[in-house]
Amino acid sequence: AVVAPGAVHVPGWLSPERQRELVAVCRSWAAGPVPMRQTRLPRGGVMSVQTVCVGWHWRPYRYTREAGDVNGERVVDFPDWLGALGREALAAAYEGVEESESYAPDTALVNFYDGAARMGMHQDKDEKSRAPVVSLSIGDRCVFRFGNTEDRGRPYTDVELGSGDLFVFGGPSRLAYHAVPKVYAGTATPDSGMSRGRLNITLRETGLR
Ligand code: MD5
Ligand code: FE
Repeated sequence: AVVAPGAVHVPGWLSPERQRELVAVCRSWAAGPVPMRQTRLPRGGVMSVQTVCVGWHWRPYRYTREAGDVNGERVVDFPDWLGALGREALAAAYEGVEESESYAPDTALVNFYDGAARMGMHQDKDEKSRAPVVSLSIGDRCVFRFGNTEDRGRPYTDVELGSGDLFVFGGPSRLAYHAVPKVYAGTATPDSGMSRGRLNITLRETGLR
C-alpha cells in the first residue's frame, strides 16, 4: 500500500523463517562488541527503546565508528547480505525502479520495544544521504504514525505494523516526521522468533565513508 509518495507498506514481506533468522542475528549483535542499550539524549533524557547499531554507531545527532557514549568499542561491520536484503526490499516496494540496484545501505539501527517503549515524533536527518530508509518489523504489532514534513502535528496517518512488515521511506517521504505511539504487548506470535516485544530494523545510507 502506498501511504504517501515514496512511502510504501508491504505487510508480511518477511517469511516467518526469515524473521527468525533476523531475530537470531540481532540477538548476537545485541551482545556486543557494543551491547544493546538505551540511547542517552543530549538534554539528559534516555530513550525508552533499546538500540544496537551495525556498520555505524548512531547517537543524536551523528554517526561514528566507535560507540563513545557506550563503551568506546567499534561497532560490528555491516554484512554484505544485509545490503542485499535492503536492495531486495526496495525492489519489492518500488516495483520496476532500478533505484534498488544502486541502493547501498551501510548502517542498520536495531530497535527493541518492550510493552512500554515508545518513540516520539521525529525526523531522521542525521544521514547525509537522502537514499530511502528500509524498515523491517518483527514481533509485537504497533501503531506507526506517519506524519508530514513540516512539523510534529497533523496531518498524520496511523498505520498498524505487524510482524514481517516492510516499510520503505523514500523520495518526498524520506524526511517525514514519524513515531511509534503504541506497542501491543503480547501480540507477537512464536513463529516470528520473538517471545515478547517488537524488533525494528532500519537500513540506511549514512553518506559517510
Ligand atoms: C521504528 N524507527 O519502528 C522506526 C521505524 C528510528 C525509527 O523511527 O529512527 O529508528 S523507521 C521509520 C522511518 C524512518 C525514516 C523515515 C521515516 C520513517 N519517515 O519518513 O516516515 O523503530
Ligand atoms: Fe526514525
